[in-house]
Amino acid sequence: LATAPVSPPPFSVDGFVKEFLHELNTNQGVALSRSSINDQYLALASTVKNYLMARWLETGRKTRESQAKTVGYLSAEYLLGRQLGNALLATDLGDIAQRGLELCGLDLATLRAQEVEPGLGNGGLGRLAACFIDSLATMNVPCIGYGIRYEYGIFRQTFVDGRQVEQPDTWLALGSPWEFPHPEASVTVHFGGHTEKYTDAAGTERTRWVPEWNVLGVPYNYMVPGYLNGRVNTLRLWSAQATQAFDLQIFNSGDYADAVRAQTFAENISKVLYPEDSTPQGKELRLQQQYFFVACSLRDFIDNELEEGFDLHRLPERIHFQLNDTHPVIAVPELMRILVDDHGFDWDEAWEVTQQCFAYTCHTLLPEALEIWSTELLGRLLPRHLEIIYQINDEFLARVREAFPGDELRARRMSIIAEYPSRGVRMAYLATVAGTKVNGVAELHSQLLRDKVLPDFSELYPDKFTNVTNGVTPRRFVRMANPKLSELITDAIGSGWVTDLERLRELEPYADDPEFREQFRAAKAWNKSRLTDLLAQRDGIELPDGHLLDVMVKRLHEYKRQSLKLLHIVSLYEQVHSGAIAAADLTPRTVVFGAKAAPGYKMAKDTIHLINKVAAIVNADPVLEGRLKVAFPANYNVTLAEKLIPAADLSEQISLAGMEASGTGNMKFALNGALTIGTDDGANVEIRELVGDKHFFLFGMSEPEVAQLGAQGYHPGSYYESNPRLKAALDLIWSGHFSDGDRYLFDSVVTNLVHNDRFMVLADFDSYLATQAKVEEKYADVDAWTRSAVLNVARSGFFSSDRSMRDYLKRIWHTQPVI
Ligand code: 26Q
Repeated sequence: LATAPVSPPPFSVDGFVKEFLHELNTNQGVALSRSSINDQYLALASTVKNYLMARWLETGRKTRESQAKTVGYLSAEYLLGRQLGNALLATDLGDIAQRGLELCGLDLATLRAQEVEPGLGNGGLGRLAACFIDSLATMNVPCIGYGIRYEYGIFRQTFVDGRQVEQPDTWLALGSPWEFPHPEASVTVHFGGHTEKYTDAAGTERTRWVPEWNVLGVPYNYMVPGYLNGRVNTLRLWSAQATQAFDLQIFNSGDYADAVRAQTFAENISKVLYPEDSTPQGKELRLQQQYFFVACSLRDFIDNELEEGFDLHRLPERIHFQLNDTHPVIAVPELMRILVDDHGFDWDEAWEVTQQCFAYTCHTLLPEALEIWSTELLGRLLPRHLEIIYQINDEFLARVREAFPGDELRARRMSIIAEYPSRGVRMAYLATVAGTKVNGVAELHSQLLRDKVLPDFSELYPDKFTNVTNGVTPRRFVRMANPKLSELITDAIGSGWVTDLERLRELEPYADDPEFREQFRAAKAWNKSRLTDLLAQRDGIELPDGHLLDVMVKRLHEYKRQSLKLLHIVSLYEQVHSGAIAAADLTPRTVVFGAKAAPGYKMAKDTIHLINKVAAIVNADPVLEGRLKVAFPANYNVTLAEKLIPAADLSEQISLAGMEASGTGNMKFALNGALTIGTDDGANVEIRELVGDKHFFLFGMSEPEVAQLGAQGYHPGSYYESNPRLKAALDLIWSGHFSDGDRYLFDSVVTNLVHNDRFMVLADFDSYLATQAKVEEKYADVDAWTRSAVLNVARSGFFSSDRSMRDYLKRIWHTQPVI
């Protein structure tokens, strides 16, 4: 499906300089000699945007002409990362820009560093959305990404005395050159009020929603350039603004302050990204956000359809909306409402259309992460939608009772409306009933989704369930993030791999070529020294030379088990100080953590605090000097990932088996030549299958073993009592050694591990340490290690998000590229 790269029309260095200076003068209103770095960055961004503009318009024209079906990706999050580098890569303007800027006495890298990344997502799910839209553009597939333009994205993490402190993410402060606001295309979104029955002109009983308040959704368009193919798709993010009704209220109100508060209230909707990535709190503002962006997006698409003369009965031929988790699932009753209430469809007709327009991707297995909205809240905010959901449920349960007569328990289990512990709408069930397909994000996850989370549904609709294993874009995460490795690969096998990642297979023979391995190590060394410079300047962290670089970067979550990595470090420290091992026998190792905790997640924040405290003691210890080092740069984000991942030797993917839906960091590491130490979980399973057992460090219980241990009764205390090494490590934390003698500071973390340990850290400790010993043994054999690293790269082409997109196209969307 990927088309052969087409070279863009030539754009000379002189032409670039002229355009750049023109932008600097006319847009920024400054002369080069008086311009700030920010002025220069903005002028450069404009130059690249101008270059893409004609292609953007042309893409729109071609897409309309082709009348092809579009993918509507509905996601509350897009974790895009910086735009400039990607745009330069997609247009092949990098060299020209670099040379042109040099002529102006400027440095491209400096200007690139000026960009603040749009952090409009929490982690994996948001980054996945960004990778998917990149792939669709590169593969010439029409797609609109719809989402929210949060004024404040994911918080900026700082550490104060080792504790996480959140600062607002002011990504818009210095101007946002990549967005195109279109206030003239704003959409009104309604909330609250009540419904009423009436009889229409034809004498039919109908319902109408009489809302109480509304807000305006203002679209901001972003370019999504395909890689060297001239296609530019659109990402449309909605910003909430007070409507004129609000302004009028202000004008008429005696209480000016009160009226302004009302305006603020409306604009709060797109103010801030919720920084939780599980355990949804059921907050009213969050539901407002979800409905807000979904209502804007459907309205936008449908209005366009009508303008172009399409009949809404044929909507399924024109769009497939992909629901990125349950966050946009309110789109289902919204489409029903539009068709039935606004366009006079009868119910069955509308349901037929609606069912064919959606598909749902689930990204979790944790029961507490499944969204359930209380009917009280939903009914108050969206009364008509609640009625529609009730009716969908009534018809659905009738079907269940027909398929399983007399099985009332099953009907109750499957009801979209939960009755216990309180009345609520199970959004995952609604999505499953309403969509054409339900998919998990890795083989194991999809299987568990079918068998453990939605077993009744997979029995009723066996054909609805499918898997699409996640992927990552090779453009950003290999070609752009790892220029040295990219060059080496291209020299060996040509440049086709960037859009056809399976071609990395052609590297396999090079794993046995000593010269290639040497060059591969040189690229890794270059990446490490680039990281060393960055961390010195960004965080004042000093990375020692020549260490095994052991990296664990991901959100902080108990199930991901950063505490297991921490126990490994504490144990090494304890063993050296108790004389069990000599410091000189340790493999020199630097462990790098990157992790944000949800601000309200106490255990996660305590774990961050503990990691920082352990790091301080370990790093100051003269005995461990040159042997063990712990680095925890604050505010891990896409920009840091792009420098960190290419430098890594070892990738930590150590979640409890059955808990990590897929992981996507794991793929990025393998593609950049790190070896993985990991459990049999998520996409690790597929990575291990592909790269081969000998090139992957597997440890820990398998998912069935976890289930069995849970069923027989798990007692972490018995591991603590029976494993002296484990006990010594935990006791050392407990003793206050890392907390200036304070025995209570980390009591909750240790007590939780010893007495509760929901994610079975202690059960996997032994296996983890034994496997780390194997890592060290292998690392000592430089050639064997490099050989495995090369094979990891060569065999990970499957994890391109281009392949994920082909799977979605074939199994779910049934649409095609437009040429
Ligand atoms: C829901 C309701 C209210 C507030 C917040 C949320 C919310 C927000 C974000 C819930 C979940 C998320 C994000 C989840 C996420 O990132 N999941 C990850 O998705 C990746 C892509 O599929 C997988 O690779 C990871 O395994 C999975 O953890």
